[in-house]
Amino acid sequence: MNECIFCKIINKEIPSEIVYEDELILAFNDIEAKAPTHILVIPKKHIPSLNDLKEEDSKIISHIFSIIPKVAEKNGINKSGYRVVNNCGKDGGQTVDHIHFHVLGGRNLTWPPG
Ligand code: IU
Repeated sequence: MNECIFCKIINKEIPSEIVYEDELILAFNDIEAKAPTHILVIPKKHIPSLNDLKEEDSKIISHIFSIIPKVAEKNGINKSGYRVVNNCGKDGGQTVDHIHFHVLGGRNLTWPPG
């Protein structure tokens, strides 16, 4: 049985505010938004982290990055700008072991992150 929380969101076993979906990926609002717009973009395939990416996953990842600007435009942050973040592993701040890309915008984001 798959206990991954993001797989459950993909399978609609857990509700989420979906902003984009196709056969390969899902994008939904983060439940603890760190910015006025905070969207998570995830592959439907369960890949635990960036460390687990295989060459065969390159189509999924390039697809994610082709959709992120469209999601940003739909949410009105493409012109002002936004940040795309992947946290990998413990020191990277990863808390959910299903690879995901944070899309943050709607305010001036400081650098470097904490
Ligand atoms: P992280 O990079 O693994 O730390 O990001 C996980 C994110 O998933 C974090 O921003 C959470 O607020 C978010 N999240 C969510 O949107 N829905 C959930 O059910 C859970 C976590 I658990």
